[in-house]
Amino acid sequence: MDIKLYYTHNTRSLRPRWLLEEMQLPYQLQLIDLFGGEANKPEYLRINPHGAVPAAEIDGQVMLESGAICQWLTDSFPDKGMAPAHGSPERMRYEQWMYYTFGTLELPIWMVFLHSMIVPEEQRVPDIIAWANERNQPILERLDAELKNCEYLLGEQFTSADIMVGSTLLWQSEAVKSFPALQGYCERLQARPAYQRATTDPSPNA
Ligand SMILES: N[C@@H](CCC(=O)N[C@@H](CS)C(=O)NCC(=O)O)C(=O)O
Repeated sequence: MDIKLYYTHNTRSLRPRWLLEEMQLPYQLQLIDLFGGEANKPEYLRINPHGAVPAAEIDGQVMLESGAICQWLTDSFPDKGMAPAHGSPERMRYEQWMYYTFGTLELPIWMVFLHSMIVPEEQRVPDIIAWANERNQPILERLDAELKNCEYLLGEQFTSADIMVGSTLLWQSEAVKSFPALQGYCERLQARPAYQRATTDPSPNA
């Protein structure tokens, strides 16, 4: 399988890169200078009309959305063990956490980023930051409780759900410090060799 990943450091494109490293699949890394405006140039807009990363080109077909790319890769290589089997009770939990990332976990922290550093200053709304921080608290509490007695979200098995949830928690490493189980979880994730390779410039594994 021919895999090309359009990638910018410190963005959601870490998710598929980290997964590719966990699975030790060969891939080509195409660095996109997102913050320098490259994603809004016609050449890249032909890949992703939203001017966002990640995008993947798999055997010539473009796929968008970090979660979808990770899910597709996970299911395409079941022998890599990055998800429980379809139909198993563990799969329910796995899918819950995959969707939790986009449906619950990302929203408040993304609102904080948007209104503190991303949207133009005159459009920022401080009340939204306050709302989002308040909304974020029970989410972190819930995840902290969930991870109290286990290594990973599904227990001992590391799965793609840990990449989704973990990468999003790592956006807020300061807040995570107040939650011992979450802090330990984030440290375990960051100590994984695949995570370290994925955050190293430039290094595809193969
Ligand atoms: N839901 C998409 C979001 C992609 C996204 O918004 N990526 C950000 C970087 S983390 C981006 O490229 N933003 C640039 C922009 O939207 O202009 C995904 O998960 O792939």
